[in-house]
Amino acid sequence: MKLYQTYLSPFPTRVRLMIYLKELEVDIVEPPGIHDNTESKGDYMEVNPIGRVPCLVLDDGRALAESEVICEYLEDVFPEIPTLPTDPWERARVRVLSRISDIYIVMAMLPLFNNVALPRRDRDQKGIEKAGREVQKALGYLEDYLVEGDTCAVGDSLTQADGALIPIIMLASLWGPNQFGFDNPLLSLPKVAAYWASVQKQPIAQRLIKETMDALTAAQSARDT
Ligand SMILES: N[C@@H](CCC(=O)N[C@@H](CS)C(=O)NCC(=O)O)C(=O)O
Repeated sequence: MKLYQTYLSPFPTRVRLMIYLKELEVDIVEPPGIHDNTESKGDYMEVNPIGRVPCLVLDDGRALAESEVICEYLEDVFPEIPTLPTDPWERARVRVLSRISDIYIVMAMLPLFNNVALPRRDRDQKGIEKAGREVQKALGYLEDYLVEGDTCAVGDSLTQADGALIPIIMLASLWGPNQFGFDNPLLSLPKVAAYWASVQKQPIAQRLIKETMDALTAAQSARDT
């Protein structure tokens, strides 16, 4: 299999969690024209007409877009190391945590992703401050579905929910405050803060965080030169 992806984007990161946890052999490829890369997307548009990452290409050439769907597919095909609990409520918690990340937190972060590509003098300061408040609110939705004492998002093993949450909490609590100067939103969210502290003890979480951090640093230094 081949995964078209970037290390900068939170969406492929959740797929890499699946690959690392399930110890799958997958070629990891970065297509042109994503993020700040102004090249044409070229042949990648034939692989994935949506033109976004991630996209998983199977050995027989069939291609699958959309991170959540790719994760579900990998779970169905390689169930031996599970990334969904067996209990229906716990499975639902995995899905609702992932959905809160995708719909509410990512959407709230969009103005920050757009502004970071601009020179500082051209940034929309009011929009950034509003986004900071929206991110805080959206992260707050996680508090209802995290359980005190769990070391991962749901229970004590990594699931698809951790794949969704690790990159976005990293962006919201480390990168965002660092880039835009707002307070760390986790300071007033005790369950999210406890989750974030405990999940970082997982070697796969550490690997995903480092990969994303390295990509953010490389993107920033490319913008600064
Ligand atoms: N709903 C999609 C979202 C994927 C997405 O928006 N990826 C962005 C990167 S964060 C992308 O590829 N954007 C296209 C571009 O930068 O040209 C998923 O979950 O896979």
